[in-house]
Amino acid sequence: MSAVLTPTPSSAISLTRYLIEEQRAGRINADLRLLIEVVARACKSISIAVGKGALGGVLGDAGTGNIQGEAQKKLDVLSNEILLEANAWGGHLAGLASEEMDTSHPIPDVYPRGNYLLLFDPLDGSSNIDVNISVGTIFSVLRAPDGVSRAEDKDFLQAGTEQVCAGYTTYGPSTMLVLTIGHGTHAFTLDREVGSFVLTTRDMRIPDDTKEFAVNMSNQRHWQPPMQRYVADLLAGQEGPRGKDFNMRWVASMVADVHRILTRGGIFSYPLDAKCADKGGKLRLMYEANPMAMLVEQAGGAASTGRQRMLEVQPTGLHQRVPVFLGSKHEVETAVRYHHEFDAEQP
Ligand code: P6P
Repeated sequence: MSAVLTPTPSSAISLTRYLIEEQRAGRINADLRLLIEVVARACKSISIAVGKGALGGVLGDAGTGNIQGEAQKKLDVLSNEILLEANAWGGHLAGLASEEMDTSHPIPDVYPRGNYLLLFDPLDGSSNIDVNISVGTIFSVLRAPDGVSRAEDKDFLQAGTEQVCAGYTTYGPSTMLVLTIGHGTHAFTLDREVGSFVLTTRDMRIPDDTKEFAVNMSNQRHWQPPMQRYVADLLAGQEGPRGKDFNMRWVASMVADVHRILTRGGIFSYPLDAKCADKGGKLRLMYEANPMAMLVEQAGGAASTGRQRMLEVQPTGLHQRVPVFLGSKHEVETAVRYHHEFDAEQP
């Protein structure tokens, strides 16, 4: 079981101290430590902007659209700008990519460059922002290919197993940064009085089994047969083939749903459906599914497309979409089994 810590001033381990100790242990280098601290600082600025709500004059639509074909919220654009500005000057990046930008973004020539690639969804779930529901920032870090100092789109197309770091910040009742550098998944809570993230859960662990699933049920009639059968059996409850009753949650903010699952277990599903099958799915591989998959696997869970381990998908595009099943290991394995059984029956 993960240990939720209630730090006292003497025991409080700040994000900075955690990163210094990881660097001292040789698990990260100075550039990656700087990258994480810069992203965390940007997330604090985003938290302040999000927290102002209607008082900040930044709710509502920006009047622009992104490559996803989605109307951008003012806070989508602002969050993206905060992350771009924060990461421009540090000398730790060879490039950035964002859900909100058509192509990857070079580091300005006036600044030095580094060996890392940063990908992010600056404000995931932003359709919830105007109704005051939790939203979040999701980020993923890759190494730039050898000899690349000015990255192009193709340099980002690496499988999720190549990530050196992944995390999200959820802007909810509290602002929490959940982070992995490949040695467990850990949660930090923003102490607003001091202005620093404090370690509050070391080694988050997802229970192998669950009675809670997260899916947008309004898409049910559009799902493919294996998903139809899988969810029908969940809904059949104790009298059905699963032999137990299930509960359902759907926030429609991936960061909020995944944070719940990291905290108490569950399975998150966004499968192919007739509306998104032609695009490969709804959620994006590089800056949503892959970072979440790393966080979940580092917490003892599993993440799959329904037919393949998420982290082993070889990307073909910066904004590639994939079906997503992630969370409690045994439940994800069960959902995958329904897909394999269906595929085995195909001619
Ligand atoms: P739907 C938010 O737009 C998002 O990208 C994820 O955060 C969330 O899980 C999903 O889409 C919600 O999709 O179709 O339920 O609105």
